[in-house]
Amino acid sequence: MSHHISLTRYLVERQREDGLIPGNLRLLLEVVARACKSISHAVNKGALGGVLGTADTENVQGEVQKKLDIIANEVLIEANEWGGHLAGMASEEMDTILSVPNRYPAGEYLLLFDPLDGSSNIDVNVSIGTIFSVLKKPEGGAEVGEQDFLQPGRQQVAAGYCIYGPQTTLVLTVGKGVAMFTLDREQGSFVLVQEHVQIPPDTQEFAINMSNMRHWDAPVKRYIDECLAGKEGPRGKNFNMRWIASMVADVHRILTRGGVFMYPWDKREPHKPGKLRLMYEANPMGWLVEQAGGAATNGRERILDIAPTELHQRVSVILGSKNEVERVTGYHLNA
Ligand code: AHM
Ligand code: MG
Repeated sequence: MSHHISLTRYLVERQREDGLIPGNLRLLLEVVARACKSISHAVNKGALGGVLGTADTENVQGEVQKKLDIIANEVLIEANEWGGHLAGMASEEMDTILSVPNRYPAGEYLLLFDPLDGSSNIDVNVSIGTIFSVLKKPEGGAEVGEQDFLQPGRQQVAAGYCIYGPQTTLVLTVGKGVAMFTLDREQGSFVLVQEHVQIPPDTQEFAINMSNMRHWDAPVKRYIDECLAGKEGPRGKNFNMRWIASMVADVHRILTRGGVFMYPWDKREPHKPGKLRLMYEANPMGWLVEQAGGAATNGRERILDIAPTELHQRVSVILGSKNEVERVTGYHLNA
């Protein structure tokens, strides 16, 4: 474990050695990290900071917003709007995109985020997080528009999340593997704790909300039935299950020790392709997982290859240990 490499130093070295991070992207990532630090403080205060509970408002997806959803969203906007590195932002908590106010210079990047993922876990003191994705604004066109954001996930230039759990840890990729940085509260900085994160290709652990079982499609049901049959079943081994209901926490576990995570399409709302959002949940998580040697599909195609048509588009998600994701995807393709 490297003890003394700060996020800043890590980014400077990537900039110097790999040429992967232009100066403005480094600035952007540092600003996002600083915003996450301040969200982490708000999360930690909990009831003492008056941040728990609902806000009596709904977001564009018709979900009741929690106070922390709104606080985290504002922290990210305020941190990012003035630095000159961004052309615009998009968030789970905002109906439309936000272009950088005219009084500030506009940059070449687009930042998309789910400010507070796992909202149902805020009030019960279970891990939650911030997910973010960075794209480049396409050339041409002075004003940034929603269309500029609608790029497939493979075009991301950086992606990551910050988990607010027993530790606050920022997990990042700029296209050269995945690195993890834990917040050192005494120093006030993120310190590198793991580089070259690798997801084992095989696993005996799955994550899915089992209460939806009766609504699943046949390939998902088949896969889970086979896991549940254990040692005596076709897989010949026992499986364990975890479901935290915070995608950040489930993905963090998978990056740490492997596993497969699924939030598939189901029959509850058949017109929706899934529950999770493509642009600021599935794409950044999908890229992180791939960068760690795992795989991410919607059951039929690679998440990162999906051409988005809407900012808040939903998608079916299967990600994690490569061999398991390929198996479930195969069940869909051969159904
Ligand atoms: P959110 O962004 O509103 O918090 O919703 C996304 C979350 C994911 O973190 C998690 O995997 C999923 O919703 C849990 O959903 P469910 O309560 O249906 O199991
Ligand atoms: Mg979310």
